[in-house]
Amino acid sequence: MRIENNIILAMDLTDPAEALRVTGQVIDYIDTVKIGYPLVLAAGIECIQEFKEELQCQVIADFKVADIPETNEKICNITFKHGADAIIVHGFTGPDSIKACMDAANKIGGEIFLLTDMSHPGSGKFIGKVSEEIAKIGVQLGVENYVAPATKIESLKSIRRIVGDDAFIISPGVGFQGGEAIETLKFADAIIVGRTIYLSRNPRKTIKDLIDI
Ligand code: 3DU
Repeated sequence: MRIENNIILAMDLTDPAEALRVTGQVIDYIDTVKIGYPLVLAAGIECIQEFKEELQCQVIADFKVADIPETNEKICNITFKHGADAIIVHGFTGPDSIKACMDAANKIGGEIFLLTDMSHPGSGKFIGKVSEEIAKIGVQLGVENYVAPATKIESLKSIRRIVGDDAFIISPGVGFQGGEAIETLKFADAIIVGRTIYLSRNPRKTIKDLIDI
C-alpha cells in the first residue's frame, strides 16, 4: 500500500460530520485514513464509503479482527464490501484465523494488516510477550503488511527484522501516546496519528509540521 507522506490519520472522532470535516481539512496532505470502532459504531459502516467518495482517500478499517476463521471471514467480507481498502487483523488468534482474513482479502482484492504488538502500557502483559511469534507466523503465511508500536521501538525494530525490509509496517502511538515520528519512521513505513491531529487547534499546521520534521 502506498501512503502519501507516510502518515495515516486515525479518525476516532465519534461525531460523523465532525469526523468528515476535520479529515477534509488535512486531506490534501494525506491519502489514507484509518477508521475503527469509535466512528463506525457511531456512524454506521456506510461511513467507510462516505469517506472514500467525499475525500477520495484509502480507508483502513481498524477492526482488530480476532475470532474463529469462519467468523473472521464474514467480518472481512462485509468490511471489504463496504469499501475498505484494508482491514487490521489480530495475530494472537493463530494462523487459521489470520489465513481466513487473507483469503477473504485476496478474493476481493483487498489487503490485511497483521497486528503484532500494541502500544499501550498493558500490552506488555500478554501480546508483547508473543509479538515476535505473531510476526513469524505472518511471514510463514506470506502476510505483506504489519502493525507494530511506535511506543516500543525495540519491539518495532525486532518485528522489522523478522518481517524483512520488503514488508510494509504501519505504526500507531506517535504523539499522544509518546512515540516519536522520526525514530518510528526508521523502522516503519508509515505512522498512524490520531488525537495529535484531530484534537489540534490547527490540524493542517499540525500535520504539515509532522511532514516537515
Ligand atoms: O493515540 P492516537 O490518538 O494517535 O491514535 C492511535 C490510533 O491507533 C487509535 O485509533 C488506536 O485505536 C490505534 N491503535 C493504537 O493506538 C495502538 C495499537 O497497538 C493499535 C491500534
